[in-house]
Formats: sequence, C-alpha cells, structure tokens
Amino acid sequence: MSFSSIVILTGAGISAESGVDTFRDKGGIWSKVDLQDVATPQGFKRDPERVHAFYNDRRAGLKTVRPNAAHRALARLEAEFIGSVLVVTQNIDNLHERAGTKHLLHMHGELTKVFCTKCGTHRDEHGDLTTFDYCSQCGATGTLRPDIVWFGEMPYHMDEIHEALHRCDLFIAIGTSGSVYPAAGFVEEAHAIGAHTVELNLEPTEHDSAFDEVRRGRATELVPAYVE
Ligand code: BJW
Repeated sequence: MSFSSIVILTGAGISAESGVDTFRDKGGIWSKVDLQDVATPQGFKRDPERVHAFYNDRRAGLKTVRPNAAHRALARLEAEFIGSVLVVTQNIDNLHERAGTKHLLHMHGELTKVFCTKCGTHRDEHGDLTTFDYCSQCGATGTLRPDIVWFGEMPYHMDEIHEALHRCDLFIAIGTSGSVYPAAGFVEEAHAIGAHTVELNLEPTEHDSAFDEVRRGRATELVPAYVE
C-alpha cells in the first residue's frame, strides 16, 4: 500500500515507556486522583491550589523523562516521508517535539504553557504556578491556569484536525484507550472517507473493531517496526 497523507493520533501509551503515567491502566493517574478534582473547570474553581500542585508535579516530572524509540520513529517518519504527516497528540507532555516532530497539534493542551482567564494570553511556564502569580500581560493576580483541556472544555485545533482527517489516506492511533471524545471518534471519521486505519496498542481497546488493522505490543517496538 502507498499513502500520501498520514494522520497519527497518540495517547498516553506512547509515553509510558519514557516513564510518564497513563490514565486508565492499572496504577494509572485516575486510580490515584479523582478526575473531577483535577481535570474539570469546577475542580479548579473549588480548589485551585490542589490543581496547581497536581500539574506542578507533572511539569517538574517532564525534566526527568526523555523521548523513547516510538517518539523518535515518528519524527524520522515525518522527516523522510514524501507526503504529509500530522501528529495529533492527546498528551500534554513535550516528548514528541523533543524527539523532533514538527507538524504536531496538542489537542488537550501543554504542561509547559499557562493562560490567563482574564485576558486570554497564553505563555510558556517551566516552573511552578501558584494562585498568587500575576499575568505579565494584563497584570491581574490569581487568573493564571494550566493550559490544559479539562472535561467539558473544547479541545484545541479541532478545525485543523477535522480538515486533516478528511484528506488523509492512512490513520494510525497509538497508545490510546479510545475512552475520551472527540479523539475516540477520529477513527470513524477517517474510515468514512476511505482511509486505511491502524491501531498500535498494548491492550485491546473499546474501538478495536473500527480499525482495519490492529497490532498489539509495546509502542517502542511496534511503532519503529510499523513506520520504518
Ligand atoms: C500502551 C503502552 C505501551 C500503555 N505501548 N500502548 C458521553 C459520550 C461521549 C462524550 C462524552 C460523554 N460524556 C462526556 C463526554 C465528553 C468528554 C468525554 O469524552 N468523556 C468520556 C469519559 C466519555 N470529553 C470532553 O469533555 C472533551 N471535550 C469535549 O468533548 O468538548 C465538546 C464540547 C462541546 C460543547 C461545549 C464544550 C465542549 C475534553 C476531554 C479532555 C480530556 N482531558 C484529559 C486530561 C488532560 C489533563 C491531564 O493530563 O491531566 O486528557 S483526560 C485524559 O484522557 C487525558 C488524555 O489525553 C485522555 C485520553 O487518555 P489516553 O491517552 O487514551 O490514555 P489512557 O490511559 O486512557 O490509555 C492508555 C492506553 O495506552 C491504554 O489503552 C494502554 O493499553 C496503552 N498502553 N502502555 C503501547 N507501552
């Protein structure tokens, strides 16, 4: 088979072997904290200190992890492929860009960014965020929040993603359980326009039957083997 336009959706499983926790696996993030407390606008309103502490820890954790063979294989694919490759990640870590991927969309936000709820300015943040911090743009205090898409909020870059899905001829989902929409529905969108759809994942997922091709195993083995 030969392809000209590839969309790759990645989830927490691609970063698992770098040492980043997944959400729904045994011992995953949602087994340790209640998502209503840390991943909803309501949770942030109730207890911003707690939410800042949760993301500050994870932001600090980025300094201790490195891209793995799966991130690197996708960067090589992009560099060598004649045609278009778009990586859409649900991950808020920065391992794809550190591996060298350029054409990348973070649909659920980024740990290394914050935004001001008063003036809407987004900026980089590599240290801790507190409720006392002020916005360097509008000067307001206590209005900064992690630049993360929480439940009930609209994911980023949706127009660009739908446009890419509607012209791709290969869609690959890597390391995602397919539990969270709208990302979980991308395979159906790609399938509907006739794209070949592939799932690379450690375990069976809710959407197995929607894919033309399913491969099981660790991302660091499956991804280099599939794309090279
Ligand atoms: C390996 C591996 C290895 C492990 N190698 N593989 C009912 C029906 C449909 C939709 C909804 C509904 N009720 C509510 C909704 C909407 C909701 C939703 O989908 N809820 C579901 C729970 C049902 N979605 C939303 O709210 C989204 N927004 C939205 O829909 O907006 C629409 C809207 C309309 C109008 C007005 C306003 C809005 C937003 C979703 C935001 C998700 N945010 C999170 C948290 C981010 C912050 C943080 O990180 O703390 O994003 S949730 C969490 O899940 C995170 C992830 O990106 C996301 C997906 O998880 P992922 O990546 O799939 O990880 P896991 O752990 O689930 O799976 C890992 C997989 O890897 C497993 O399968 C393993 O087997 C595998 N694996 N090791 C290969 N080594």
